[in-house]
Amino acid sequence: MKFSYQKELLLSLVILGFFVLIQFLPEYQQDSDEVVFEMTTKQWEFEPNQIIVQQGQTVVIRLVSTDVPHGFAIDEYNIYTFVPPGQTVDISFIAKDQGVFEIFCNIFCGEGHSTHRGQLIVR
Ligand SMILES: [Cu+2]
Repeated sequence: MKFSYQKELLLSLVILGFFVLIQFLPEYQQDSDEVVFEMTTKQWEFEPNQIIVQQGQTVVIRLVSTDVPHGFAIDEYNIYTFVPPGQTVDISFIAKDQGVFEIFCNIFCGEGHSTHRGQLIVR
């Protein structure tokens, strides 16, 4: 009877340990320091239109235009990318400077072009 009780206790501890371990796993995965965002662009918005990252992270933006050709630009990071419709374009950079940076479309894409904006926040 006593032996059975100990076995159950041991089993409970193993199960508890397993769940504790699972809780910590995602944090280890974040240490890879790369963040990937899936983003769409269309007349005249980016979706999502704001991305927030930590300084030093490698940022990958997997961008697709769902209508006409657009651009993806961030002046401070010297990023100027052409985004043809229907193709996925990977934009990769290291978020080395902290701040709030404007993402903008640098390819004329219609009457709302000047409002085709987004935001990169590096904390
Ligand atoms: Cu545009």
